[in-house]
Amino acid sequence: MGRFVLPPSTLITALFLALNMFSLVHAQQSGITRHYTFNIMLQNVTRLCHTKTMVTVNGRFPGPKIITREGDRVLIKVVNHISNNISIHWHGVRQLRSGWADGPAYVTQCPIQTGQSYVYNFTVVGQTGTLWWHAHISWLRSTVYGPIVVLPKLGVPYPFKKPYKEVPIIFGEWFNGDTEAVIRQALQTGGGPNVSDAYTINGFPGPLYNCSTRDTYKLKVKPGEIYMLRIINAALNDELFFSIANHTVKVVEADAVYVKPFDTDVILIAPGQTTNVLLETHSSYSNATFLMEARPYATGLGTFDNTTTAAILEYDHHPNSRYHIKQLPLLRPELPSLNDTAYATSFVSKFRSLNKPQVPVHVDNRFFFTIGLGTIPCPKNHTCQGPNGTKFAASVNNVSFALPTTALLQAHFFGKSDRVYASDFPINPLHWFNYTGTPPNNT
Ligand SMILES: [Cu+2]
Repeated sequence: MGRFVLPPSTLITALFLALNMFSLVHAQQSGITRHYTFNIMLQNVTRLCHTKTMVTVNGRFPGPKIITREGDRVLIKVVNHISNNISIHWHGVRQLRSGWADGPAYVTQCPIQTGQSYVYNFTVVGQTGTLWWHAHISWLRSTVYGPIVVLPKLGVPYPFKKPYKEVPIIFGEWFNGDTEAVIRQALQTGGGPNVSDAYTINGFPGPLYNCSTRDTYKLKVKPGEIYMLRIINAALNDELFFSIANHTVKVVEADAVYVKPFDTDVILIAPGQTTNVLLETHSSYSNATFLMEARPYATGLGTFDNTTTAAILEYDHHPNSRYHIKQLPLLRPELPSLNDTAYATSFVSKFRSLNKPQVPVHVDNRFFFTIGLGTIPCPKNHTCQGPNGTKFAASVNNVSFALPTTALLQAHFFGKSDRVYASDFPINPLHWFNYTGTPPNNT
């Protein structure tokens, strides 16, 4: 039996190659570190012919995009140059063992004070798709928000054909007035907050509002290509319907999880939610331009902004066309009515997992949580502007959350949880009633 002996130089090369492979695989698993700096600063912005000074990141509205890959570490230095306290939440990022980086002020951290900074440090694990970030104190999120793009690990393809282009589509709200004043007044009176003056797409209200034609987001496309729209609902409280005239989209991801693809003319997206959809453009140059519109789905008690925001989908102009692009007809999509629960229900029921879901099958404890917006009696010697002179109050199992003055996680860490953090939260509602019927009158 012969033995195969490698000459020493080959052995070293092989060893070197093996080490290299190891470090390559290791790098793919552990990812790289990405650095961002967010300067919280004031900026003048004009929409609907109203100019206001508002809080932004790096002077931009919407704010800058964070791009990362699954497995990467992200370091964001947030520097506060304004007079308000602030914190930033990385919406949807799972924060495994990095709770300090989650961002809700007074829950996981004290807010960043004027002139101070804080470095958020987290790793994106087991998530791919679109997420987003926003301010997480008071109502500063009305102007301080932006996308987080989580690409698959290097070398891992999408479970669908690679899109020609990827475009963030962020829904938001525009208030002519100061949003901090709006929420301050709502909390004082107990009534619903004043509604916004417009919804926005990528910061622009679009042509359906007065004094707004120039403030319209335009997506220019080529025929016969697939575009991935990374859609984010950054509106404060409203679920939104969204549709593009004469086009169908394919939903492929929701909240950074792949879903079994399905086609739809209209999507419904809740505030805070994200979804990726594929838009296949028509195969030839078009003799029309198309509006993309969003407006709310609402069935609650309170008042809401019932207006419609629009952006334009414009095809590259055919070089031989007889028409100027402005002469082309502008087509509008058909959206469900504002309270179309049947459509909302049928849309939501289309979501299926792409991969076999892995959920624990053994249940140790059963919790029953009711979540809702109710009312509480008006405090003595106050006048309240909620329904029948009450105050609006959101609750879980009849308990409303009151912000502590010490951050909860910090109190827990320093062993000072007493009266700040309690472990006796009810696992069943304290008062039972018909949760889907007419609510009881507790005034
Ligand atoms: Cu959020």
